[in-house]
Amino acid sequence: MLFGRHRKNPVHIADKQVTDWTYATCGYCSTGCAIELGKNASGEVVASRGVGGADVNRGKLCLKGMYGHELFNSPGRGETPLMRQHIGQDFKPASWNTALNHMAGEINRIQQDFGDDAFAIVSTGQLLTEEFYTLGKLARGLIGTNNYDGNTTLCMASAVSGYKRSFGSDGPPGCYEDFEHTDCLLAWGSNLPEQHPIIYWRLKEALEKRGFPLIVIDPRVTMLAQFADIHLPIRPGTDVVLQNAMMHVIFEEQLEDSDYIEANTTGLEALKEEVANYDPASAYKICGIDEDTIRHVARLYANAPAAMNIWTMGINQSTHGSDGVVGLNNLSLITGNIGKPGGTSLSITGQCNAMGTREWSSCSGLPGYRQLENDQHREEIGKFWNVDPEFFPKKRGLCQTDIFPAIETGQIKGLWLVATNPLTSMPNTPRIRKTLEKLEFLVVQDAYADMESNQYAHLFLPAAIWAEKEGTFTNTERRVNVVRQVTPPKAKSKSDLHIFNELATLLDPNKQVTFPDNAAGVFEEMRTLSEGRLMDLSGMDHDLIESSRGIQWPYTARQRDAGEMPLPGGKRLYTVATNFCHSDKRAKLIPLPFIDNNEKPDAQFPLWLNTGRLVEHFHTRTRTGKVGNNNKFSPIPFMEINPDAAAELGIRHQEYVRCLSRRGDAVVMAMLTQRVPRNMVFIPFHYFDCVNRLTLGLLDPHSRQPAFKQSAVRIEPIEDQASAARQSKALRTY
Ligand SMILES: Nc1nc2c(c(=O)[nH]1)N[C@H]1C(S)=C(S)[C@@H](COP(=O)(O)OP(=O)(O)OC[C@H]3O[C@@H](n4cnc5c(=O)[nH]c(N)nc54)[C@H](O)[C@@H]3O)O[C@H]1N2
Ligand SMILES: Nc1nc2c(c(=O)[nH]1)N[C@H]1C(S)=C(S)[C@@H](COP(=O)(O)OP(=O)(O)OC[C@H]3O[C@@H](n4cnc5c(=O)[nH]c(N)nc54)[C@H](O)[C@@H]3O)O[C@H]1N2
Ligand code: SF4
Ligand SMILES: [Mo]
Repeated sequence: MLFGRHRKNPVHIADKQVTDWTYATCGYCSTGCAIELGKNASGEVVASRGVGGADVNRGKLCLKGMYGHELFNSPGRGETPLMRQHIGQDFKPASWNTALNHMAGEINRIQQDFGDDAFAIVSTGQLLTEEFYTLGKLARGLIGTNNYDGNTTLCMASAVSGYKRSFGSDGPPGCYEDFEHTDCLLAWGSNLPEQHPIIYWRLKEALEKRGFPLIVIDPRVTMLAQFADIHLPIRPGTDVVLQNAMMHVIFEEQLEDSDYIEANTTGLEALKEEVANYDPASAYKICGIDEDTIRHVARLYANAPAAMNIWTMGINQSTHGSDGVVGLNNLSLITGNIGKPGGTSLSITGQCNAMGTREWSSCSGLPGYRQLENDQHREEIGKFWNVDPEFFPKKRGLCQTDIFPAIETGQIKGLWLVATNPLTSMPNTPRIRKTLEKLEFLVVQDAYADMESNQYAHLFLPAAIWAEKEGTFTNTERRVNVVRQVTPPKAKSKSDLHIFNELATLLDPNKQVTFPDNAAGVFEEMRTLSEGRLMDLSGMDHDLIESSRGIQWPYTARQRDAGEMPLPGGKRLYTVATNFCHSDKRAKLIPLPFIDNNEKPDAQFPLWLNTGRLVEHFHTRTRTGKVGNNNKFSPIPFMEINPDAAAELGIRHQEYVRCLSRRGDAVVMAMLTQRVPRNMVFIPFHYFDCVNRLTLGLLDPHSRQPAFKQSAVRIEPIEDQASAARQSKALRTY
C-alpha cells in the first residue's frame, strides 16, 4: 500500500500558453522582488513568476506576488471618474475633462477663501517614484499647500526620524547580504516570514549555511519567534527600556568598541549617564525581560564580531517609536556595528515604495532628502523647477496624523487622498468618519472605486494600477528596480502620472513649470537632482536598472562612466569613518529617558490590544480581498486570544465575540492560540470597521506616528451567534 504523497495525483502545472513575459517589480511589500508577468496570445495577463537572476528574490515569490497577474481585472476597479454634489447622493460618471476642471476649480476656491494650506494632500508609499516626484512638484511648486503628507506617517516616520537624529540623514545603511556576514541578529517587532517572506528566505538561507543566534523581541509568538534561538516576549511599548538595559550591561562589562566610538560619535558621556539608571534588575520590572536574559543577550550581541539589528512596526508604531530607533542606532554605534558587512541597523521598510516617497515625494521636505528648512536647498529646487524659492514654506507643515484633527477644527476644508484608505487604516476610525464628513471637498484617487474612504468622496479619480504603468520602486536595501507596463490602464482609468500632469496643465496654463510626460523623462530630472546627494542615482536609467535586475543607490554617473559594474552597487552607507551626515560628520549617541505614557490595561479594559498583519493579505484588502487564492485563507475578521483567557470568559474557538475599547467596538471571530499571552489579544488590521474602531493611536512626539500596537480592550461573549455572523458579514465590503 502506498502512503502520503505517493497516493496523491501528480501535480500538474497548468499551461497558461504565455507568449511573452514583461519585467516588473512586485507592488506589495518593500522586499522588492523582481517579477515577470506573462501574457497569452490574446494579450491577457495570465501568469506571474519570480526572476531567477535577480539578487533580491532569486526566482522566488510569496503568495501575494504569485497571484499578481490577477489584479488587473479584479472586481471593484475604478473605471471612470465619478462626481457628486453631496455625500450620500449617488455618484455620476464624468469625463476626465469635467472631473479635473472641477478639481482645479475647487482647489482654487478653497485656497482663495481659506488660504493655501486649507487644501491638504495625503499620499502613500505605493506609487512609482517618478509619480511621487511629480506629485511633489505639483504640490510644492504649483498648489503651494504645506499640508501635504503620506501614509508613511503611519509606517516609516519613526525610522526616518530616528535615522535623522542619529546619523543626520534618512537612509537605511545595510542590505540583505548582511545576513550572510552577521554573527548575531536581533529582530525587533518584525515578523519576516509573514510580512517579508522573501527577506525571511534570504535570512533562513544564511542561517542554514552558517548558524548564528537569532533573537526575536516581540510580545507575540510570531512565526519568526518560533524559529528564533531566543524569544524575548517584551511588555508592549517598553523596547527602549530593554535597549537601555542592554547598553547598561555593555558599558558595565566594558564590551563597547571604544575605538569606533571615539572616532565616529559624539555624546558618549550623556548616554552613559542615562543608561546607568537602567540596571537589568530594575529594567525587568518595566519591560518584563528578566535580568539574566538581558545580560545574556547583551553579551551575545556585543561579543559578536559583527551584529545587526533589524526592526519593523513593533518599534515604529509606538509612542517611543523614534526613540526605539535611536536606541537601536545607539546599540549599533557603541559596538561599532555600522557600515560593515553583517554589522548594521536596518529598518525593514513596509510598502513597495515606502523608500521612493521618502526620497523623492517632497512630503516632508524637497526632493533628494533636501529640507525646506535649508535656504540652499530651497534655492536649488526653485531654480531647477522654475519656481520662486520664496513660494516654498520654510518649514514642514502638518503630518497625516495632524491633518485629520485640522479638518475637525475647520482649518482644512479640502482633501486629496492618493492611494491611501484612512477610513480603514487610521487609528480611531469612528473619529475619522466624522472628520471626513466635515470636508467641503474630498477627492479620492485610487485604483479601486469600492475602497471605503470613497464613501465620503465628492470626486473619484480612477487610477491605473502597478504594471499598467511604468516607473521605479526603491526597496528596503535602497535597491531601485523598475516596473514595465504589461497592459494598458483598465477601462478609462489613467496613470497617476498622467493625472498629476493634467492637473498641472490646468493649474499652470502658461507652463511656467514643466512636467515631463513620461516616466523616463521624470527619471532624468531625478538623476540630475540626485548628483552628489546621499541617494545619488545619476548612473542609473530604466534600461540599465532592468538589465541589472535592480541597482542599489548610491550609483553615480562617475561610477558608470568609469565602467564600474552597477552590481553590487552601493551595498552599505557610512562605510568610511566619520562620514555621517551631521555637520561634524559624526553620529550622535542620544540618551533616551523612558516615559510610560501608553494606554494600558486596567480593571475596565483588562487586555492589551495588539494589531498587525497576515501573510495572505495586504493592508485594507482592496487588492488581496479580491484575489481568491489570498482571500480564502482569512476571509473573516478574527482575533487571536489565549485559551486560558478564553476559558475564563467562557469563549469557545470560532465563536463570534465583541471587542470593546474606549473608542468603539468590533465583532470578530475568536481564534484560540498560545501565540498571544493571557493578557493580550491580536487582531489583524486588514478588515473594514474592525480593529481601528478600537485603537487609540497616541502619537510619537518626534515622528507623529501612531501607537497602533498598544491599546486596552475588553471582550464580551455574544449570545446570538447567528446575528453576529450576519453583522460581521455585512461589514465585509470585499
Ligand atoms: N503580508 C503582508 N506583508 C506586508 C504588509 C501587509 O499588509 N501584508 N504590509 C507591509 C507594510 S506597509 C509594513 S509597514 C510591514 C510591517 O511588517 P511587520 O512590522 O513585521 O508587521 P506587523 O504585523 O505590523 O508587526 C510586527 C510585530 O510587532 C509586534 N509588536 C507589537 N507591539 C510591540 C512592542 O511593543 N515591541 C516589539 N518589539 N514588538 C511589538 C507585533 O506583535 C507583531 O508581531 O509589512 C509589509 N509587508
Ligand atoms: N491597526 C493598525 N492599523 C494600521 C497598521 C497596523 O499595523 N495596525 N499599519 C499602518 C501602516 S504601516 C500602513 S503602511 C497603513 C496602510 O494604510 P493604507 O495606505 O490606507 O492601506 P492600503 O490598503 O495599502 O491603501 C492603499 C490604497 O491605494 C490603492 N492603490 C494601489 N495601487 C495604486 C496605484 O497605483 N494608484 C492609486 N492611485 N491607487 C493605488 C489601493 O487600492 C488602496 O486603496 O496602515 C496603517 N494602519
Ligand atoms: S515578498 Fe513582498 S515583494 Fe516579494 S513577492 Fe511577496 S509581497 Fe511581493
Ligand atoms: Mo506600513
